[in-house]
Amino acid sequence: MNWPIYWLGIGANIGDPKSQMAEAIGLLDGHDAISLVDVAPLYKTPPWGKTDQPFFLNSALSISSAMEPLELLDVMKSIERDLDRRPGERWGPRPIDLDILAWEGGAFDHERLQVPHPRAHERAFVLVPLSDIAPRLVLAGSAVAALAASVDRTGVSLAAIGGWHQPSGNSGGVQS
Ligand code: A4P
Ligand code: MG
Repeated sequence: MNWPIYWLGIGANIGDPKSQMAEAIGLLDGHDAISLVDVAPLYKTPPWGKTDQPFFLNSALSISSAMEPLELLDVMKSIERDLDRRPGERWGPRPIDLDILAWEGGAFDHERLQVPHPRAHERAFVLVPLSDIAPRLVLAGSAVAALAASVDRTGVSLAAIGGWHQPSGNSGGVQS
């Protein structure tokens, strides 16, 4: 598929985070204009921004898509709603969160969408999984691998290795 690549962040911290994340990935992959390319391992991460809430599970994925960024955002928001995401506090607990981290098309700036994601380059919960699938991707002038190596990753731990999102897959062997 010759569609542009998008790198997405995915996370959750209420309900059954791992199955909600796996379901969201399945719904993205099932979309006619989306092809799943790669999924990072799953990490347990301390809550960032608003700290009095449960730990998150986070991962990252790459897809190729025929959609423009705003169309993809709408599909992601509709998947979040399907998975019971309700409007809530900024940075608060959520059953699923999907963010566009970057795309091959470069920068995109709109009132509803900024790509690259403006805070991606400073957060371990984004950089650690993203560096597993896109170490050479450049965010804010630096390679993701370098950003991930220098960010404070206190409390971030591997929860499951590749394949965790597949229906039969508990290939992680590491408990969250
Ligand atoms: N929006 C703008 N740019 C983007 C983008 N690149 N990707 C707009 C996705 N959305 C983007 O997002 C609010 C609005 O941002 C969207 O409607 C879209 O138009 P939201 O997901 O509804 O709300 P939010 O997630 O609470 O706000 P925000 O500012 O996007 O927060 P973040 O940056 O997503 O952070 N700690 C850990 N450990 N792990 C996490 O996953 N997540 C957050 C949320 C906070 N702390 C966390 C985690
Ligand atoms: Mg968000």
